[in-house]
Amino acid sequence: MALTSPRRAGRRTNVGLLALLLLSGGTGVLAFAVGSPGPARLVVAVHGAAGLGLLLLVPWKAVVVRRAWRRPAGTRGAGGVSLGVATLLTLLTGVLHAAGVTGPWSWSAGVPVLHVHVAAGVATGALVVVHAWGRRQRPRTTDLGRRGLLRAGALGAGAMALWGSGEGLLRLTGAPGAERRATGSFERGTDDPVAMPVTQWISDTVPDSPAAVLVLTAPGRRVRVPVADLDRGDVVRAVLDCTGGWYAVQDWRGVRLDRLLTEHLGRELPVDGSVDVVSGTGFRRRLPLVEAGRLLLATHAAGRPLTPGHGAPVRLVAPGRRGFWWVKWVARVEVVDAPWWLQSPFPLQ
Ligand SMILES: Nc1nc2c(c(=O)[nH]1)N[C@H]1C(S)=C(S)[C@@H](COP(=O)(O)O)O[C@H]1N2
Ligand SMILES: [Mo]
Repeated sequence: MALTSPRRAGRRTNVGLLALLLLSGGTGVLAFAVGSPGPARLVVAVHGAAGLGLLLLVPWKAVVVRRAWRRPAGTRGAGGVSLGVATLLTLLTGVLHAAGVTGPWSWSAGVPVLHVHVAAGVATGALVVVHAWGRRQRPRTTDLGRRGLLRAGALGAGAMALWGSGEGLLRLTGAPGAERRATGSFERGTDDPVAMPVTQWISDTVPDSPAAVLVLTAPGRRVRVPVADLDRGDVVRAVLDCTGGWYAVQDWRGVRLDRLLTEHLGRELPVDGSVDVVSGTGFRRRLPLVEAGRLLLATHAAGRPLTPGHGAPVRLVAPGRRGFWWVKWVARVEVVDAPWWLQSPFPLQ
């Protein structure tokens, strides 16, 4: 990083920091959305490298900060100290999660370290807006010149190297983090649903008396199916991968959704339609109907009926999708014409 000495720190340092913060924030959100291992591995690597890359700019930023503190208060960006603290907390909790080393920090006040990471990351995002507001560090065309690209390339390479050494270190030391899945999640309760965590997305709770009848609808049609009729022996082995940082592989048993829909609603379903899977609690997700052949309404896991916490009597199994798609306590399945992406990207409850 000898391309510029720290004494020349300034606008470019800030632009570099901003770029890394935007990249780590964007890939952080993406990491919640992707479920398939290939893309997840890439997103998680860029996320980690962008976060660690921030450390490389610390010597330069220190000069910027020291210089700013000599100026009158009104001429500095607001909230700089809070932003620094939030950024470092986000980094620290990210590293602790990735390493998977358990300790008092694993569950701070009952909250897994990954949730602290997400909360600190969101706070960092808000503080960046406050801090950079009115002090816009505009990119210049020269940033895209040869020297600018060289600097950006050096920063990118340094960040990747830092991330790579971190991953290497986890493997060398045999830290639990070496075992994590492409999404970054740790194994909990594979083939043993009792040992699998019970988690809700935000505010949902286990219902006292979940529906014993499933309502299936399509435009102009409505059928009621007792949940007792849903165990048709269709089995799917699939990974439930929660954005809270754990995953479990189970043999899920029940009925394939395409089979159930064609049996009860007929064959002329709109091919480009969607299917709304709605919990008795109101929690809901919309999926493309073409995917119905890969979806399962499960009544059993590992050969045993689902427990109330895991969605009894019936839940959705959505292979390749993150946990928040796996709607529990399913009460209604509705075939609709609207596109699947016409919904909040993440559940709201
Ligand atoms: N109705 C409902 N279904 C839900 C959720 C929820 O909050 N409400 N949380 C989802 C999330 S985020 C995950 S990871 C899985 C967790 O399933 P489990 O509790 O059986 O482990 O359920 C999903 N299904
Ligand atoms: Mo989750």
